[in-house]
Amino acid sequence: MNAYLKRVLDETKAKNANEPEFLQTVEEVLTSIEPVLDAHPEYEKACLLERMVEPERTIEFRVTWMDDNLQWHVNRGYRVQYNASLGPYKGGLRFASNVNLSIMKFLGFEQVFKDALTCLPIGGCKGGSDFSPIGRSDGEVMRFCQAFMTELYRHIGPDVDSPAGDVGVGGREIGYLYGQYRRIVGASGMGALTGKDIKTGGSILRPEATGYGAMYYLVEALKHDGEDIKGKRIAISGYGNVGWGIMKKAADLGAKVTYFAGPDGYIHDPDGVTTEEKLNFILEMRAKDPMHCKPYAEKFGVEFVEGTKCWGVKDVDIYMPAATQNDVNLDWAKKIAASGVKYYIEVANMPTTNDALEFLKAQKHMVVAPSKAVNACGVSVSELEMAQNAQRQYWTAEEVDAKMQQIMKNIYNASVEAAERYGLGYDLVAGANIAGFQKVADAMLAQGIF
Ligand code: 2IT
Repeated sequence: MNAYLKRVLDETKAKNANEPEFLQTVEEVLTSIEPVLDAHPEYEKACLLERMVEPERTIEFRVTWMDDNLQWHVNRGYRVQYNASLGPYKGGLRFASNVNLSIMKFLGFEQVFKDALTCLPIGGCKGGSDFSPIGRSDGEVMRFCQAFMTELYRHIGPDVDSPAGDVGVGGREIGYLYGQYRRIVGASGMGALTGKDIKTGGSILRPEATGYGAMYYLVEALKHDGEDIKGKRIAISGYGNVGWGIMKKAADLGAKVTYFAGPDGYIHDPDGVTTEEKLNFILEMRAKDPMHCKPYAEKFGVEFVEGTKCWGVKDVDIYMPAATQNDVNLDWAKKIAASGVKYYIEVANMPTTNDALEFLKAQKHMVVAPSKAVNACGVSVSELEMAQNAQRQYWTAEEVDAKMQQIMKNIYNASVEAAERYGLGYDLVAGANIAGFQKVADAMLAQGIF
């Protein structure tokens, strides 16, 4: 292993021993850029890797709020402003009970390279809280969001840091956060949050962007192999914003999601989630109870398999994990490889453990694509929302969609080209890491001490 890489990995592990998710992504990204480090010995002198693994700033704060029964609660809020060498910090907020500093730092680190891949002027960042909106009333969610923003507002702004949603933060939460932000700072700063409702400055297609973009990326990967998206069957995990977008765009393109998994088990619908009725039902089901997908099987008379995941099913062409981190471990990866399915397209942030990812990449019959490229359309449309806000304009769906398609095509091509440049062949995972890394590295070097 490159000596500089080994030293930084060892130091990072020693310094952050209690942050497993963070160490997982650092190891995955840095080992895959080894050929770049070999070609650029000057990076070591500039402490480039040491600077990249250390967030520019980590903000941690107390969030105190009161529930509907007038009980007090204290949660922890975070904003990890990772790297602004390419532009204002940009990245989502995650509200989930398992949020901790390790998860915030893993997501922030990934975001730096993802945002670089978009070729838009945005730096990388992540934030959130160990508060979960699941099972909370609208009033409770609003009071929590207000309390959260009452601290966060001083650290963000349209030219500084612009949060958006992630797991547990959708349109409702962004609305409450934005309302509080404006209550504090006044009428300015529309671009200080993205994922807003279209009536308050949101971009058309932002809710759909991540799922649609994943499908645009998939179309490119299929084209590379002379394959058509039409008629393809897809198995996904997750049916949140991202999974729903995949279902809808798949249907638009003549493909279909025939399996989807939730926390309670998985659904098998051989006809696919293609009709408006089914797509709308998923929205209703999720709003009522995000933890159970079984009602879909009851409503449409299809199979529900309780307490397990759909990885390993054979009657699909593509797997797309779109739920959360470490969804696919080595055991599941072995089932996936044994199924004979060719395409493994990551969508959720870091859905695969490192050993599982290595294993899948080593399968000669498989094409593996990494989440930081595949899911980058979400943050891209967030940046398009900031651009629209700065211009005081709304763009049409056609304008936004054309940009989305172009951005995803560019990301795919840049990944292919970067891997080839370093003699790695057709390696979409290393290619994305290298293309993102190189962009950030160049920007950091150009700005001297940063
Ligand atoms: O993981 C992600 O890219 C996001 N949660 C979206 C970030 C954004 O600023 O839209």
